[in-house]
Amino acid sequence: MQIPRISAPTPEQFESQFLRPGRPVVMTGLLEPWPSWGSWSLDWFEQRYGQLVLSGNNALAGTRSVLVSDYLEGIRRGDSDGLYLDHLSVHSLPGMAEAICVPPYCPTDRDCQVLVWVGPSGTCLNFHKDNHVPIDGNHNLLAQVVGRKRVVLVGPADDGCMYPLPKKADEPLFSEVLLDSYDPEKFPLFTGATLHETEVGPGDVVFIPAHHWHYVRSLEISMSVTFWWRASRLIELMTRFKEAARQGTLESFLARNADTVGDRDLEEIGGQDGLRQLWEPLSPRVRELCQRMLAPPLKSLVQA
Ligand SMILES: O=C(O)CCC(=O)C(=O)O
Repeated sequence: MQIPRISAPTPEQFESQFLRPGRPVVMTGLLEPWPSWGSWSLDWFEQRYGQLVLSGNNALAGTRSVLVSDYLEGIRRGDSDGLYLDHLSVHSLPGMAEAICVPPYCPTDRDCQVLVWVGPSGTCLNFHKDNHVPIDGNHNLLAQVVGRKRVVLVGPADDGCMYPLPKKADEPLFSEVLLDSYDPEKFPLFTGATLHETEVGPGDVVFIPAHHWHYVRSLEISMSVTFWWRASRLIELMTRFKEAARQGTLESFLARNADTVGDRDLEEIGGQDGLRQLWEPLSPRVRELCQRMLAPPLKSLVQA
């Protein structure tokens, strides 16, 4: 099934038609306002960052550091040694945050993690979920800036078709199904999965809703930027709660967020079941403190 392609909707339309129902979409017209739009190329990247030593990934050999200008030269020669400069934090690239614009769909009440991806033709991240905890997923906007990529998604309703591999600490959850060499005898359930597919080129932004398996293959030398944010504001608040406790600023944090957690947060965390999963492991003291953030209807839910 082809992922629909539309010109950039308003934030309200994006929220009601794609974010809340968890529907993938490809959007155009979002990158043209970037100060750097039209400048991106290997040469541009080399002029700005050629002297940096950054960490890249090789699917077989693991992580390795490389001088960016050497790496880009390898890409031009067609010999980048299987290395992919993947998920480079925007903070590791001076001036990059100012060169791009965060799309208007990333909510201001959540941290938006901005990552840059630079690689040759043929990089492939097989089906994976970046955040696999059922109540804690992240939405992803993948902005394609240079070159083309094939993107294939499988929604959480088809989790049972995906043969997850044992999870390694601090790594995404990968599926055992290799889309490019798929063996229907070994993975018969995969034939029942609905594949949402697209090919993106410069200027396209694909929305990968939380909890969607995604496969991404570059079809050409490629440069992309991804924007990840937590699907659940409540989980984000819990993370900030821990930070505030560490920094001794819990009282002001709780006062700022008193009574703010309501129905929308309940929907984002997957309803009452999700709230229970979050709540039950908390200590009585933490529950007592966190209750102050809940609006009255949610307070009664956790007290019941
Ligand atoms: O662009 C890519 O090559 C992979 C992107 C991806 O897998 C992600 O954002 O999680």
